[in-house]
Amino acid sequence: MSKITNLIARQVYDSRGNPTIEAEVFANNMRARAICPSGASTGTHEAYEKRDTSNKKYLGRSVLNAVKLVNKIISKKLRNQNIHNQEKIDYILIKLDGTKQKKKFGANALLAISMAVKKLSARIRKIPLYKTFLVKKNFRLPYPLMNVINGGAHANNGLRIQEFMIRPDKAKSFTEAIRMCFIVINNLKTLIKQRGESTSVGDEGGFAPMINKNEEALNLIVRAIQKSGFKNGNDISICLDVAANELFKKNKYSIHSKKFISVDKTIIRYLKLIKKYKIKSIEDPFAEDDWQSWNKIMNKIDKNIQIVGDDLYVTNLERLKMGFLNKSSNSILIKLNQIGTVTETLEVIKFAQKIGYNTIISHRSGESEDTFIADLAVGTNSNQIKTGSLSRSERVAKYNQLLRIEEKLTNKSKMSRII
Ligand code: 2PG
Ligand code: MG
Repeated sequence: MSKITNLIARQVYDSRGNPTIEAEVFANNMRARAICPSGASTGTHEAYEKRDTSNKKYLGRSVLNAVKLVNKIISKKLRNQNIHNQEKIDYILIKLDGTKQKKKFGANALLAISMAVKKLSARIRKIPLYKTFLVKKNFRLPYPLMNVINGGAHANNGLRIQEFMIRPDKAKSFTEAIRMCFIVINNLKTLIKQRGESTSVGDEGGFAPMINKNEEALNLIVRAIQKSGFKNGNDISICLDVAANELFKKNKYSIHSKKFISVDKTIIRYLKLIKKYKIKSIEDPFAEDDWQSWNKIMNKIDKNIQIVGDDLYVTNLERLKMGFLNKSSNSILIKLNQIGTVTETLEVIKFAQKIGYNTIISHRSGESEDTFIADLAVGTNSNQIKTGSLSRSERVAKYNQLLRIEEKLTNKSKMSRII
């Protein structure tokens, strides 16, 4: 048994330059730290992110109250707890908070603590973090979903769809997966330059050229894939995150243009896009409480197309169960801070895999140098990871960690299988 001797929290900054919370936990004369990420297109059912909305010195964005609560209250409650008993610690945090959406302490405070505890436990036991989750042997690497063109709430270019991603389906190793994306991204850069557009990047490291039609972005990506010598829809597939919450009003959607149209017409447009661009995955095609439309698209779509629930499920077991009964999707996006503890996240992943869903571990648009999610993806046999483009160090750090993990694996086939 290794007892927690101290726990502290501090305010640090995320990749958008906004304040966020870092927790540092101590046991056995060792320490570990973790930083909580933060979203921009957040679902209303997500766990609560505590910010000091009335502190004008930080434009209402500081997390100093959450820091104080950790240092003054939670720290005392966790002292002397066994660092290796993650579940017990997480349930102490959940109980101590006592609210459904973790409003008392903020899920941002609780998650930073929960991840720091997990890291320190692994460090004390001298085990790499990825070996401490659900999988015990035959570890596999996830396929990266690289967000190469940013739109929606992550850029200011007027693109309706938030994320245009590529997935290197034919890669036999993670090293090869990253190389394939690297080539496509470089060709995409050249094509954007040739149009006289800026190659500056958005929040998740993808290019954010001043184009405003989804099809323009898709055409650019298809050309970049071809220019790289790959076959679209075969070697590399295009995947989307629509983040439709942001494009929903009175049962209508404005996904394909500024005009709001009916669900049935929206589905027809989706099917056309899928066919024309060989799209393999669509995340949040509809809004977070529009269960009916999710079910409608599931009934119209080919089985091999991935429909991913992000704002729909918010990594919440109850919502996932509802989605399963409603046949709303076949995959789930996993974000630790949507629920607020490592233990609850693992419960959701376990259930999702039991019902045959793909689990996709995801970053937030506001990230940090913390690479926890890279280990989580391998340790839960999640077959995909979504963590931005090959640009901005807070994104690349996760890919680099996966490269290090791959180097250590001895099994012959190292990549996951996408169902
Ligand atoms: C999403 C995420 C991550 P945000 O919608 O999937 O890409 O964005 O963190 O802004 O919610
Ligand atoms: Mg999303």
